Amino acid sequence: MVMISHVVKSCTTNSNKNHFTGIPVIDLSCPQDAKNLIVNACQDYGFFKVINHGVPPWLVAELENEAIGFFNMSPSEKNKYCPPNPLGYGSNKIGPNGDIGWLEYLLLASNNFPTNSKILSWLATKYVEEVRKLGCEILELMAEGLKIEPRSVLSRMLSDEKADTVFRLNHYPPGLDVDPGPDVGPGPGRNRVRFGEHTDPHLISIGRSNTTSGFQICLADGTWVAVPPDDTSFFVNVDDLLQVMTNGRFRSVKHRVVGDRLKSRVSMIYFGGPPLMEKISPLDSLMEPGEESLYDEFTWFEYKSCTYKTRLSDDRLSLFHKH
Ligand code: GA4
Repeated sequence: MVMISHVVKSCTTNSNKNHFTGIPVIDLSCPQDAKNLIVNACQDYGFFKVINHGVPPWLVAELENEAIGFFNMSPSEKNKYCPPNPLGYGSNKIGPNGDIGWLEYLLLASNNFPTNSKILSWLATKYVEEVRKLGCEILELMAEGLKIEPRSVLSRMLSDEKADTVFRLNHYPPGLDVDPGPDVGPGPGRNRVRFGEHTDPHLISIGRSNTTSGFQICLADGTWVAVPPDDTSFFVNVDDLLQVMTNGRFRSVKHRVVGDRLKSRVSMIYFGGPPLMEKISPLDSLMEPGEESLYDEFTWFEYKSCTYKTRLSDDRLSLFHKH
């Protein structure tokens, strides 16, 4: 498949009337309110947006610029960094088991930045460090909101030097015609799915994008809603491990990305995972008397290995449900 990848910086605002207005917004400058609002958001949606997050805007802007520079290189240049095995440059194929998307991406991990650009590697390292700190702050507020101790019971997994981090830069070129995904959404000229529905396997994912819409989440009743883009904020997903550690109180949010006909979408997502050997099971301090674990205990290594044997939309957690 030919990838048309010239990324155009866009400053136009989005006027999509189908945007969902109910996304919880957490203001990190008010921690007393934030801790309870985070818990409610994780229970109701498995998803929320954070503002006043403290990540320097210059860093975000510079990294986005460098990412655009990378995606604007010729296909033969970019293909030097592929296949994503699992790290590196990829286009259209997602994961090792035949999932097809319509995007191009760079998958990077701590100390493993397979790109030609020293500045991109430097910025990505610095960005991941900042967003990891933000992730720790969010997990600490979450522990406070859940009234579990110590405060670091969740955040210690991200601050551990062996924490297993993945960082993803995505570019969704504009257009509809050659998009192989199924149609979604109402009306003629419907958008198509570019990155199919899935939950993220880690603990939490923290993402942001430029002002192009496309990100959608699945609500508890199965309805898909479009998340209004906001390039100044971060969006937080509850991932599979957090669903297990809260014994199902928090929802690992199903999400997907649809395309925009006219505008490029550039997104960057930090996936926060624990050290590979971390044992994952519901937190004792959260269990009510007599409550049973819904899941068999597993290590992150076991779960991660399993995710790479599955298709994107598979329900990986069901493989670990207690029978
Ligand atoms: C989903 C979350 C992250 O983007 C990712 C993805 C990974 C990949 O793109 O290589 C996976 C997908 C993600 C889950 C199932 C497997 C693995 C593609 C796929 C079909 C980097 C991750 O960790 O899991």
